Formats: sequence, structure tokens, C-alpha cells
Amino acid sequence: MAKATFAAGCFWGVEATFRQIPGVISTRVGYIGGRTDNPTYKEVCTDRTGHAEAVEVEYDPAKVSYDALVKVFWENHDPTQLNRQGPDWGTQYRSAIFFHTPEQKGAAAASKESLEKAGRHSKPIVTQIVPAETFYPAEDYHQQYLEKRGLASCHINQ
Ligand code: MHO
Repeated sequence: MAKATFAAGCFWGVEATFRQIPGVISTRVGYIGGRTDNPTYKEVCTDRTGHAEAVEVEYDPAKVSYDALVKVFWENHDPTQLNRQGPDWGTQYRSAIFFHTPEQKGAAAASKESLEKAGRHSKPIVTQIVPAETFYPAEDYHQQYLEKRGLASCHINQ
């Protein structure tokens, strides 16, 4: 089993997306890349702790490649929005790939470069590619949030 960690806006929807991918064994949402230990959702929402809402994906590399997961990441958010994803604003909603190995780092960087070259986005890609530090799981009520409520997406009014 291997781990991959992605931040792509409100973690409810990001988790729901990755849970549907064959080869993904489990997922959990949490906070990563900030300056305090064991942050709460409330603290993260102040925009002062520096954490990103993220999803930690446990996957079977024999069934799904890291590259395929990175592709899912690109296709399910707008990587040109800085510290924002749609109606959600703040550094907690930044676009970031938290790599766990040098191989993941290389694959993420190559994938970002080829997406830039493809010219599909008119604006520059602002996604950070940074080492995975401590992942703090979010409060229970945030885990599989949409699934528990029978919702398909974060922004029901959008
Ligand atoms: N705009 C969303 C964000 C939730 S998310 C876990 C809401 O408050 O409903 O950041």
C-alpha cells in the first residue's frame, strides 16, 4: 500500500472524488502544511495556522498508479486559483500536492509541467508541490461528510 496527499479546496468533495477511484483503499480528510500541532477546523478557518484542507489517500499501486491519482487531482479542481477554490477563500483552500517519496515529487512535477505545456489553462498553475509533513486528521464529522449526507458535492447552491 502507498500513500498520497492532495489539497484541492474543501476537503469534503476532494475526499468523495478519490473514494470513487478503483485501487483506492481508504481516505481521510485532515490538515497539513501549517504551523501549529493538532489544529481544529475552527482554528484552520481563521487562516492563521497555515494548514491546508487535504485528503490522505491510501492506495494499491498495483491497481492504480500515482500518476493516475495526480490526474484525478488536476481534473477535479482549478489549479490556477491562488488560495481559493470557487466560493471558498483562504490559504486552507490552496492547491497543493504533498509528496511522500522522491518518486512522487518527480511524478507530480512532471505532470504539472506537461499540464502547463498542454495550455489547457489560460492562467498559470499555482499548485504547490511540497513534502508531506504531519497530517492531522480532521474531526470525525468531516470524515466522509458528503457520503454520510447523501450529497454529491460541497456547494449545493452553486
Ligand atoms: N464553504 C464550505 C466549506 C466547508 S469546507 C470543509 C462550507 O462552509 O459549507 O471547508
